[in-house]
Amino acid sequence: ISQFTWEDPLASKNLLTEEELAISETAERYCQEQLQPRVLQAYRDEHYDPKILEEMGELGLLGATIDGYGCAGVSTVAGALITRAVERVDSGYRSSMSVQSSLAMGAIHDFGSPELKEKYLPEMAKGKLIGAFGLTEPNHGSDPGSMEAVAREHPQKEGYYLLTGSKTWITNSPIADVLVVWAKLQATGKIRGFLVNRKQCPAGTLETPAIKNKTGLRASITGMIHLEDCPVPKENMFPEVEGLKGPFACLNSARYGIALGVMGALEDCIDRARTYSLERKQFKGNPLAKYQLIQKKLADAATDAAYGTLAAIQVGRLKDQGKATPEMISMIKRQNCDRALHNSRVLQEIFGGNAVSDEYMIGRHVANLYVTQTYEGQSDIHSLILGRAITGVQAFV
Ligand code: TGC
Ligand code: FAD
Repeated sequence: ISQFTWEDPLASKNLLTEEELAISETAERYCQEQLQPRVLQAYRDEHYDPKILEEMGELGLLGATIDGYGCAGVSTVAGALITRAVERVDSGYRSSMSVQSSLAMGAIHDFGSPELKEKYLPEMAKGKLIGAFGLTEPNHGSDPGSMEAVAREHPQKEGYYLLTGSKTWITNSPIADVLVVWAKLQATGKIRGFLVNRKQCPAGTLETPAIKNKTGLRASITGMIHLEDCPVPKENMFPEVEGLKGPFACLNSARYGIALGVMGALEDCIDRARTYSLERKQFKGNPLAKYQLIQKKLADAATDAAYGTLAAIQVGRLKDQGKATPEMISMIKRQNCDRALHNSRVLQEIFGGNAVSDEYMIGRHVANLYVTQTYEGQSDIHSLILGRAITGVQAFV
C-alpha cells in the first residue's frame, strides 16, 4: 500500500523520467546549498550577484531545453523542474534565470540567424554573457502591440538600423550584455526583434538604469532600457519573425516555466508553515497544528500545489509533442500564480507576528508572488485570453 506524502500528495514524481528526477535533484541540491544561504541578505540589500548565472551555467541549468550550442537539450518538464527548484528559494533568482534561458536565449535560438546563434548561445549557456528581454514600455504593458520603440534605416551608415525608444521593468537590464529589444520597423510598422550588444553601442545611445526600492523581487535586478538612435547592424535583426507572435512565442516558454516555478515557492511556504505550526504552542501547550483552522489552511495549500504541479506536467508533455496551445499555458500560468499568491498569503497568518520578520522567509515569498501574478501577462489578462477562446469574443478593447 502506498503512503500519503504531504510533500507530493498526488505522487507527481511517478510521472517523471529517471533523467528528469536526476536533473531535479541536481538543481534542488545547488539551490538549497548555494542559493538559500545568501538570499536573505541579497533581498535585504536589493543585490543580485551575476556570478549566480555562471554557477548555474556550470551545472547546465541555463537554456536547458535548447538542443546544441552547449545546452543540455532536456525535456520541457525537466526545464521547469529547474525553475521550481530555483523558485523554492526565491522568485527573483528564478526570474533572472527565466529571462536568460527562455526569453533571451529562447529568442535567439528560435529566431536568430545561424551566425547569431553560434556567436551568443554558447557563452550565454555558460552564464558568461547575460541576457535581457525588452518588450514592456512605460506607456504599454499589457498591450505591447501599441509599443512606440522604433527602428529606422541609418541615414548615413549602410547596413545599420537606428533604434529609439524606452523599455521599463526589464529584468537583468542593468547588467545585461545582450538585450533582445522589440521595436516597430519604421518602413513597415511591423514589430521586429533586435539583438542589441551593449559593447557595440556608442556612448550615449544605450542607458540601462536600475529601478531601485522595489517591494518585491528584490533579489533580482530590474531596470529600464533607453535607446537613443542606437546603431544596430542589420544582421542583428531576427530575419524571419514579424509581429507579436515573435515575443509571444518566447513568452509561451517563460510562462510555462513560471507555472511550475511558483509551485516551488508555494511548497516552501507549506513546508515552513507546517514546521512552524508543529513547533509553536498556544492554549494549554497545544501546537498550532492541532487546531482545525490551521489544518484547513495547510490542506488547501497542499491541494493547490499538487493540482498545479500535475497540470503543469501535463501541459509540458503536450508542449514536447507540439500539442500545447497558448491558452493552455495561460490557464496554468494564471491558476498557479493566483493560487500560489493566495495560499502563501493565508499561510503567512500561521506565523502571527513572526511573519513580519524577514527571517521567517514567508513574507518574501508573498511579496515575490505578487510580481509573478503581474508579469508575463497579469492574471486578468490571461482571464481575457481564456475568455476570448471560450466565447470567441474579444474583450481587451
Ligand atoms: P493578438 O491579436 O491576440 O495577437 C497578435 C499576434 O500574436 C499572436 N499571438 C501569439 N503567438 C504565439 N503565442 C502566443 N501566446 C500568442 N499570443 C498572441 C497572434 O496569433 C497574432 O498573430 P498574427 O499572425 O495574427 O499577427 O494581440 P493583441 O494585441 O490583441 O494581444 C493582446 C494580449 C493581451 C493577448 C497580449 O498582448 C498579452 O498577452 N499581453 C500581456 C503582455 C505580456 O505578457 N508581457 C510580458 C512582458 S515580458 C515579461 O514580463 C518578462 S518578466 C520575466 C521574468 O522576470 O521572469
Ligand atoms: P498595465 O498594463 O498598466 O495594467 C494594469 C492593470 O490593469 C493590470 O491589473 C491589468 O490586468 C489591468 N488591465 C490592463 N488592460 C486591461 C483590460 N483590457 N481589461 C481588464 N484589465 C486590464 N517586461 C518585459 O518586457 N521584460 C522583463 O524582463 C520584465 N520583467 C519584469 C520584472 C518585474 C519585477 C516587473 C514588476 C515587471 C516586469 N516586466 C517585464 C513588465 C511586466 O510584464 C508588466 O508589468 C506586465 O505585463 C503588466 O503591464 P503594466 O505593468 O504596464 O500594467
